[in-house]
Amino acid sequence: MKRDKRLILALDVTSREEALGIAEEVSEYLDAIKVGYPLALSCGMQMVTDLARIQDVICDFKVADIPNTNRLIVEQVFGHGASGVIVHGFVGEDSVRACVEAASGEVFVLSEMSHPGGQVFTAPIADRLAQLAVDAGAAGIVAPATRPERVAKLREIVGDLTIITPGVGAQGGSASASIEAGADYIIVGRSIYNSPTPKETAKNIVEEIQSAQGFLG
Ligand code: NUP
Repeated sequence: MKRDKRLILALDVTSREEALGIAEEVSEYLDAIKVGYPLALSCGMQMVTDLARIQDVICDFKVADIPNTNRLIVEQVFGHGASGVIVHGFVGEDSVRACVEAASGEVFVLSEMSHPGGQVFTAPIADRLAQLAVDAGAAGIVAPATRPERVAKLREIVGDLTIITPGVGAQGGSASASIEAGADYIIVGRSIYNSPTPKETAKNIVEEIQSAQGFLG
């Protein structure tokens, strides 16, 4: 994934036309598009292949199975043209390692999840999940933009691994606070694809990210 705009679009729409329309409209302000179950289940994996012609695609499939099944899933993800995949770490290092070995791109391990419920089960083990990502050879982690202080703590654990952070906008998190806490990329879904002016909104978020980077020097 290129490191230019530092913005990843979470494209959680369920219509092929809408997905391709938004992707093309905001593409110049993105480094990647994240495809999750809503889009993959409604439009099929061909959608990943088609979007990959516009932008790098990260499949947010929260892969969480035994090593052999994880390998089979990850082979399908990259076989359809994705550049990255998001996997769960709570299933253990062997399962994450199977993803890393099967991947022909980047593997991101979920740490603490951004929603309120993420504080119940994921927060208490998030530091260990981040360490597991390092140990298993993952490219990076997913950390909560809704809790920048946790992004800062997780950065200490993962060193120079990539940190991608959802939770900006609709979930209440701020792009600049997350970047200042150590995030490499901001993931934004609803605030962009539900905006009456998605391109303008994406541009504003990129400008916020860039001014936070300037602040960091
Ligand atoms: O902890 C997480 N929080 C989260 O919101 C891990 C995720 N993968 N996500 C995803 O990020 C979520 O599934 C959605 O696709 C996106 C955030 O979208 P939005 O809240 O900006 O609409």
